[in-house]
Amino acid sequence: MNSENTICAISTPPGNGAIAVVRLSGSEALQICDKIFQAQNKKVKLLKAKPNTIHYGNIVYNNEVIDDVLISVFKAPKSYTGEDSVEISCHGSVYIQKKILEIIINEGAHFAKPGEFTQRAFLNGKMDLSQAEGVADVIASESEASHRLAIQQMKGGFSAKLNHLRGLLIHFVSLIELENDFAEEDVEFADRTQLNTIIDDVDKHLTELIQSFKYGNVIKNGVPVAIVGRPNSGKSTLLNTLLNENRAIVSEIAGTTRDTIEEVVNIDGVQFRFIDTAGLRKTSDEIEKIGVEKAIEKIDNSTIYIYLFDINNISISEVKEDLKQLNNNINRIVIANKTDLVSKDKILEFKNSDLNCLFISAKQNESIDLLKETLLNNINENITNPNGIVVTNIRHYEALIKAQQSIHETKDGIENEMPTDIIALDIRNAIHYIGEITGEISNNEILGNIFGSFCIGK
Ligand SMILES: Nc1nc2c(ncn2[C@@H]2O[C@H](COP(=O)(O)OP(=O)(O)OP(=O)(O)O)[C@@H](O)[C@H]2O)c(=O)[nH]1
Ligand SMILES: [Mg+2]
Repeated sequence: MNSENTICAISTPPGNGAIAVVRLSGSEALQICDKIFQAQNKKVKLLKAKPNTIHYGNIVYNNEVIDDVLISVFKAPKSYTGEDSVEISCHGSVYIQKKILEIIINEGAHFAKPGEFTQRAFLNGKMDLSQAEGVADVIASESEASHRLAIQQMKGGFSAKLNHLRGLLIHFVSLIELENDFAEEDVEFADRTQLNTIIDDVDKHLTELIQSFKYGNVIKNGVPVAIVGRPNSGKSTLLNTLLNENRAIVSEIAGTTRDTIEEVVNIDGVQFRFIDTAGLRKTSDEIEKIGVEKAIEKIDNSTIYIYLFDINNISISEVKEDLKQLNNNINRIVIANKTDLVSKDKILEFKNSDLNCLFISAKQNESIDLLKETLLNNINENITNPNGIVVTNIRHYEALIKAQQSIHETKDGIENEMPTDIIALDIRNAIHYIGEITGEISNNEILGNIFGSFCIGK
C-alpha cells in the first residue's frame, strides 16, 4: 500500500472549539478514512463517493464511536493540493481532535510538516510560489490593508505581471540566440531599437515593482511614524491620545521620555506604528543624550514622521530652525500642539506662515481625526501605483533587484555592441531571477524556507 505520501494534520487553531477540522491529502486519503468512518447511509464508501460531496456519520475505532462528524471529499486534481483530499469536521474538543489524528496515523498517514498541504499545491501546479506565499500572508494579515495586498497576491495579480515580463524577455532572448546560431553569416535578426524598447519597458515595470516594496513592506508590518520635537511639546500625550490609553508617562518636567516607546494603532484598516521619542535638545545628561540620538535614528527609519511643537513656547523662526536640522528626505507632518491654551491671533500668525502645519490639542483630543486623515492620505497617495500591484515580500524584492541589475547589464551590452552570447546570458539571468519569484526556478532550500514558516495544517 502506498500511504507514504498521505499526510494529515489538524487545520484549525490549537485548543478547544465548537468544531475542528482534520485534513488528509494523498493517494490513500479516501481508503484510510473508509476504514474509520461509518456513514449514516451505510452504502456510502468515500472511495466511490462523488467529488465535492459531504457525508455524515461516525468515526469508529476498535468498535468504539469516537465522534459524529461531517466528511468533505475532494478528488484529484480538483482539490486544494491537487490530490485526493478529505476534511473531517469533528467536535472541537482537544481529546477528539488528537484521537482522530492518532487513528489516522495508525492507519498509515503521516503527520504533515508545516505548510506541506500548500507545498503540494505548488508542486502539483495548483498555484505558483508567490501565490503560495500570498496564502501565508492572508492567514497572517492583521489589518484590512495588509489583507487586501495578500489577497491580491494569492489570486495571482503579481504572478500575471511577472509572467508578462518573463514572456517579453524570453521573446527577446530567442531573437538574440537565433543570431548566435548564424554567427558566421553576420546577420542581425533582432532589430536593436526594438530590443532596446523591450528592455526599457521591462526596466520601467521592474522599477515600479521595486519602489512599491517600500510601501508594501510597511503596510504588511505597520507604517512606522516617529513623533519628535522639543521636550514638553506633548509627544507622549499625543501617543496616549492616539492609543486611547495612558501608555507613556506625561509630565511638565522637560525630558520625561528618555527611551523610545512604540505602539501600534489601527487607523481605518492600516496599522501605524507610532514611536514616541525623547525630546530634542542639547543636554549634558548622558542617558538623555543617548535618547536624543535614538530619536534622530527613529526618524531615519520612519515612513512619515511627526514634528510636534508647543505653539505657546516657540516662534515661527525657531520651528523653521528645528526643521532645517531634521531629515528632509522623509515625509513629515508639522503639528502645532496645545492650541487650547493659545489666542486666536497666535494661531492666525502661524496659519499665515509657510509652515503648513496642523493645529491640535493632544490633551483635549482636538483635531486628532484630522491628523489621522492626513496620515491615511499620505499612505494612500504612495501605495496606489498605476497597476495597483504592491510587492510585500522581501524575497521577491531581492529577486527583483537582481533581475533589474541583469537588465542594466543587458542594456550596457547592447550599447557597447558586446557579443550576442554575452547579451543572451544577461537576459537569461534576468529571466532566472523573475522565475525565482514565481517558482519556475526553485530549489529545496528556498522551498524549505518558505513552507517551513507556514502553520501546520495549511
Ligand atoms: N494644555 C495642554 N497641555 C498639554 C497638551 N499636550 C501636552 N500637554 C502637557 O504638556 C506637558 C508635557 O507633555 P508630554 O506629553 O510629557 O510632553 P513630551 O513632549 O512627551 O515631553 P518629553 O518627554 O519631556 O520630551 C504635560 O504636562 C502635558 O499634560 C495640550 O494639548 N494642551
Ligand atoms: Mg515624552
